[in-house]
Amino acid sequence: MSGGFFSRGFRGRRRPVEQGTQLPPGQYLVEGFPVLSAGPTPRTPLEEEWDFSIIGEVDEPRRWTWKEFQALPSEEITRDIHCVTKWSKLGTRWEGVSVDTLLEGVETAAEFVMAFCDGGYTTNMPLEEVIGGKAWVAYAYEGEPLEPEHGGPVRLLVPHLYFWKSAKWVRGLRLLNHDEPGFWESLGYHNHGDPWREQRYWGD
Ligand SMILES: Nc1nc2c(c(=O)[nH]1)N[C@H]1C(S)=C(S)[C@@H](COP(=O)(O)O)O[C@H]1N2
Ligand SMILES: [Mo]
Repeated sequence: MSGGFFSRGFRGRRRPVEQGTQLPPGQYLVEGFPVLSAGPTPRTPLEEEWDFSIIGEVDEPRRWTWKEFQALPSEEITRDIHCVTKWSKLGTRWEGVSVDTLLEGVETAAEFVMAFCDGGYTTNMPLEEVIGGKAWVAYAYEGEPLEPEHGGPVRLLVPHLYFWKSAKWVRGLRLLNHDEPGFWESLGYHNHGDPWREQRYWGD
């Protein structure tokens, strides 16, 4: 039998890409939902300690308690997600608050943003990448409260960039006039991280 027969059989075991959808270069589909965390899963008491804030280069910082955050207008989001380690999931379903909603009425000259998290993780982006319906602070995944391993109570969701930009256990956004590398960006991951341009690592 030819090698071609076997390689066709192998490909057949992967879930076929649905029609009309496409994977960014170098990515493959996974069935499950891998967990990738640089440290332990933090568990911050929601009622007593948790808050979400917009700080840094703003006229007035903003802060929501858990109760206030849950009362914000939310959206249902269905998007593909792409991890730099090459797995992708298509059509994942989330619910959360648009970053546009969080920034409504905020006066700022900032052009960059640093997401910060329980546990100390950070990730940086141009402000432009998180406004205009491109990013959310999500608290539900596939109709269920977001599991702690996947970033619950809330995680950032920036699906058009590699998934390391979707900061788990996010506690706020720091608006900045200048760019600064976040956790993975200072350890060799690409500063921008567009999966369609395969911006995985420094120099890509
Ligand atoms: N706070 C925090 N957020 C994080 C990470 C992390 O280690 N800590 N890992 C990032 C990376 S590299 C990826 S691929 C995704 C993984 O999300 P998942 O564990 O829900 O698949 O979360 C991102 N957000
Ligand atoms: Mo990742």
